[in-house]
Amino acid sequence: MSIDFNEDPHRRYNILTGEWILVSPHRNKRPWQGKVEEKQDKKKESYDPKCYLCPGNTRASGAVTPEYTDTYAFINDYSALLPDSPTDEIVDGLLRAKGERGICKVICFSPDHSLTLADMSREAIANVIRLWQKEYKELGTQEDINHVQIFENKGAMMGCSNPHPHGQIWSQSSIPNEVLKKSHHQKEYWEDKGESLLSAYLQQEIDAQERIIYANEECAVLVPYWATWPYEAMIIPRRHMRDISEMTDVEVVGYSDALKVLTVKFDRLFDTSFPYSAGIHQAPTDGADYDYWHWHMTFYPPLLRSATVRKFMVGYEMFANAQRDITAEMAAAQLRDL
Ligand code: H2U
Repeated sequence: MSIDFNEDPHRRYNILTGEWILVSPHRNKRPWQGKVEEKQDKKKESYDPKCYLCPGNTRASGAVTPEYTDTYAFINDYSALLPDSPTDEIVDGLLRAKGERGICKVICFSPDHSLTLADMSREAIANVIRLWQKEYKELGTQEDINHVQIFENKGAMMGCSNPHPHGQIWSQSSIPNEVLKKSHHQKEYWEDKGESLLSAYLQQEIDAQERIIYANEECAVLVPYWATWPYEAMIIPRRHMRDISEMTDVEVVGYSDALKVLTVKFDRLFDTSFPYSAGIHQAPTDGADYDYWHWHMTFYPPLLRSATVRKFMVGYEMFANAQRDITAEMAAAQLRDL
């Protein structure tokens, strides 16, 4: 008896994290009588006098956001990590703690309050990518910074505090959990096969054409085989690069095109400004040899079946492991066709 991926419960393996996910495609028709969110999309003005990220406005800390015209990065006024905190380690029986240093930044994508990445031109998105490259390099070369996490929380549903187009960077001295897992599995593959894990995976996806949403000469956009969130997607550069600073300008333009296409498709899916948490995973910056790292960007969007019905990671997901109903192939087909 072999699995029918459209009908039979099965588990799929995440080659990057080494974790399993439960897929239950036969549950697709289950009724939903739970929470329905209020649809958030309201027409926004290009300038909001109360927004702390709009040019010329005063932030909550009293600092003034300058009259920027393109992108703008500043140290988070409420940084979760600080550059000069103590670093000693405390061990008390079974209790362990260690001081952690870091630098947190806020990255404004555009001076225009009404936009999101999906509304921005490819050229404007390329400027955001150039800023990410600059920040990765500058933060990564600092003494106490061994990892740089670039991310965006989009939409109130994902905890975003302000609709002005922006993302964040948290950089720190230790290497975070998700990155450690991905380092371990990429290294293992590299040592075994002498090739980047994601180069091999991408080739398999390109051959299969089942989960690819979009591709250009520089990057591919796909729903990973092991996707957890309903419309989870990944952007993978075709060339094996450890981090985004290695991209040529042609690759930056290709990446901006991939970002544009994916975010527009997301918005069209449920005719809403699609919420998500997106992040770039790339080589740590502690100076060790990370030749096996292949940078990629992952989108975790919470919406399940409409602009107002979301997936909750609760119950079994919290206590056992992640689970999904629609398969990666179903989600990819929907996004590809838009
Ligand atoms: P989020 O929307 O993803 O929460 O990001 C906004 C960040 O902006 C948040 O981390 C910071 C918050 O600390 N912030 C400032 O740095 N200055 C302010 O005046 C308000 C918010």
